[in-house]
Amino acid sequence: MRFPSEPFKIKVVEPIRRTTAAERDRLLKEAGYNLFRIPADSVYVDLLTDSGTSAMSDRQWAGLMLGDESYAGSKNYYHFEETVRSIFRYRHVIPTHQGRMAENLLFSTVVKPGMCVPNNIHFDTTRANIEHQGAEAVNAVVKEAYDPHDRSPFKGNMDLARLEEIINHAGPERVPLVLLTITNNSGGGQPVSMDNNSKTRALLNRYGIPLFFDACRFAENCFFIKEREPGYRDRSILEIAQELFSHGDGCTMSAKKDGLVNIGGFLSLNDEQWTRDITNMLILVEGFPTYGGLAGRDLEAMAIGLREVLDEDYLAFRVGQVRYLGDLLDQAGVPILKPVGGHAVYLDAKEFLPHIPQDEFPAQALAVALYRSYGIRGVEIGTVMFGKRESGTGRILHPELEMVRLAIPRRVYTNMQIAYVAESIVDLYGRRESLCGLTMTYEAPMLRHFTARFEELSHGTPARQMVS
Ligand code: P71
Repeated sequence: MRFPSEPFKIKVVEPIRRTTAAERDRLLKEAGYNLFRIPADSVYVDLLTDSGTSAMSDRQWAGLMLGDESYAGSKNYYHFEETVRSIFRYRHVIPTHQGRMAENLLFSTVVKPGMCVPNNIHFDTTRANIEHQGAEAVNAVVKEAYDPHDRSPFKGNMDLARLEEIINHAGPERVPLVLLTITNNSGGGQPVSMDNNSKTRALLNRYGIPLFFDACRFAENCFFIKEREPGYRDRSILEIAQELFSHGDGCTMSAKKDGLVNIGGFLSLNDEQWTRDITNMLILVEGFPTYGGLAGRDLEAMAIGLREVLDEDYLAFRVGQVRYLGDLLDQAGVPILKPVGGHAVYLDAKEFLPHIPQDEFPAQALAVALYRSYGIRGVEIGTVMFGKRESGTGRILHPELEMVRLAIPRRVYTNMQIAYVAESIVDLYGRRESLCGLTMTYEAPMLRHFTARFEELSHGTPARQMVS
């Protein structure tokens, strides 16, 4: 295992608190066993998300002092616009306060009821924003994505035959755009290859359908292309990104990931009419087009972060640290999704807890146990996040993957803390049979994982007896 040594030293520190297991047990009960409801200062290593949790560099913090808070035409906007154009090379750059607003603006403009939007795998906010328009969000990732043991290098790829089938079934006029999520978050942070990307483009050209990227983790995707795809070893990350985006017509971006900022996002695209309509909507719900729901200083930090994220030493450390955690777990026999993705390690809850049926939320039970025993917070990406109730019967339809995601914030935790996480999970794996399932006692109609509540089942108590 190559040891991923940090390409930075620490200038400012933020203390974190150790809590007792009894305190965490009480907090879990109060939170209805939903980790989104646990106060962050009661978490020791917080791997809930890599979104908005990055440590900014000294240059970014200095950039905040250069904030020009003019309502219109802030100089930070021009710096931001020039930076985005130099990487993505689309004509228009529209700032938003985060990724889901970029999604909302795009989809409320171009997606109409009854339409269909394919993606490799939609993330939850993307799916919810499309369904909110009365349209259908369809996944078309390659089938290897659903096999945690398949070590193919580009498990985020689009299944082109399936995509064509979806387009023909819906009718091309009902597909306003196709998305590619890079890296594919819901499928394990897996990359899309340049080859698959250009073939997706070629297919869509035949139907005249635009291609958009959900570009949150584009730099990590480009790093994997450089590492794994023939012909890219000697190309810079910037060059690879420019080539990747040249196959698309635009992108949505949550800069809370590869923008290395705590808040921010944008839309970038070529189409004039779509841009006009989106801009009008932006003014209605976010703000003037040169700040889009952000402060001038946020735009400056984002412009600097988008450059820093292209640095290869940074990316080698970043992807290396995630892989380090994955390798420690894999070597100890803990079931994880392979190969290890760019931003997170995903525990395979079906294999970790084979005695807990999917109806009893094994991934949620695993996430709860990790917090209770070790103060580590991950996030469920399984039946709670993606399970659907069948209309009529109310039966839960399970997603294929049932996982706990351990998302690693960028430049935040030391390798020693990562080793603590690995050691804890190996310990939990040794006593996995003592874990029990959960029953859901409250769910919201949309994005239910944020607010759902649960109760714990004890051994031998089937969930159906607990539901009133
Ligand atoms: C992540 C998040 C943030 C999140 C969302 C829901 C539950 C927990 C955490 C956000 C994404 C994403 C992709 C591929 C769009 C968004 C929305 N991910 N596309 O992974 O991963 O961006 O949060 O800035 O609105 O933890 P936004």
